Amino acid sequence: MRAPRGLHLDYVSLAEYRAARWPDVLGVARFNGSPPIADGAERGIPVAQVSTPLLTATADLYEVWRGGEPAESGQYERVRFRRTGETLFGCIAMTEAECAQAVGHTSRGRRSGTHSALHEATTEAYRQICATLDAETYPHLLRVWNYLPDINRDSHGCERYWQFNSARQDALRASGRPLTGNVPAASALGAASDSPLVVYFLAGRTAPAFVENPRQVSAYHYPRQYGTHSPVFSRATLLRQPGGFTLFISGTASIVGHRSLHVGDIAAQTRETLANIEALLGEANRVSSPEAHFCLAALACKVYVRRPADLPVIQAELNSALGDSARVIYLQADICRQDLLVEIEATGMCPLAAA
Ligand code: 3EB
Repeated sequence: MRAPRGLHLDYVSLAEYRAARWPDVLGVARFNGSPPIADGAERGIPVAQVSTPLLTATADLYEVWRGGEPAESGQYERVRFRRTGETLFGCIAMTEAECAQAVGHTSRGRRSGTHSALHEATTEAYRQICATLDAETYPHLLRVWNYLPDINRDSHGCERYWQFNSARQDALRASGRPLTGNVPAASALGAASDSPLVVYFLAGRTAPAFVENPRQVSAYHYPRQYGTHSPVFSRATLLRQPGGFTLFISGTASIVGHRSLHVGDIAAQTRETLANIEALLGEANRVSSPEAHFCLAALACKVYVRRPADLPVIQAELNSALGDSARVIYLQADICRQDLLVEIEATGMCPLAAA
């Protein structure tokens, strides 16, 4: 293989994936409606099964992360992972049914614990992720994707996203990790009711730069009206490896300050979201300049749409902002606030010329 090329993300069909025969795949996310890829079992490549339907014309689509150098696979407890010398991709799925036992039942079948099964599943998934990173010595979480069934449903006196947030925060605290400032980029979306909690992530041996959005209150400083425990994520992380820069932009929505804007107006929500992403690009470019420059049209974007009927309006806004040739995929997913209709996550890649 040639000189290290840094991390790389592609969204591809199964036919494209097979034809490419990439030797350096780190991990794959497969979305609802796409058939399994044999590669997972054959080459030990971790595949996260995400239960959010695709909204694009192609029936099958895979998110493929490559490390640019030879990789090896492993498993730690329930975390399946694959790693290069610098980077580790991992994934875990945890059902609430298996965690309901841990919560404990009385003889009448009622919960005796104080936490929901989702809280327990989240705690266990994050405990195992942190233990994997400690054992394999990739201390820095760079980017985390979280898919929770029924994210907006209430139980145990609060919304399930809030339950997830309190468990995530507790688990990260228990592992000795920071809860503000140096925290990974992330997305947290809804998934099908009968699916497990699915978390996949990238971690590294080198710390990234942590990027916040000057237009938004940091999520880890959200006021209590959005939950008793703040969500633990950075608006973006910027990774510099010998092969190049990678910019991980968290799930971004129509939030300014800490408030949701343009309630009910899908076009305006999409434009506000893009303005937030542009603000993050400005911040990232200050850090990466003059070595690398990120721009909107060159990002790989994953767009989460709450109501499939809104797709044409969202697509029109994205096409006019990014151009028709942009790399964009669309998924149906519920977003963590009821009043948000669209959320966009993005990845920028800037290879560095070999020295
Ligand atoms: C927001 O800005 C929208 O809880 O990990 C975006 C990205 C959102 C990540 C998370 C939540 C998360 O608050 C929601």
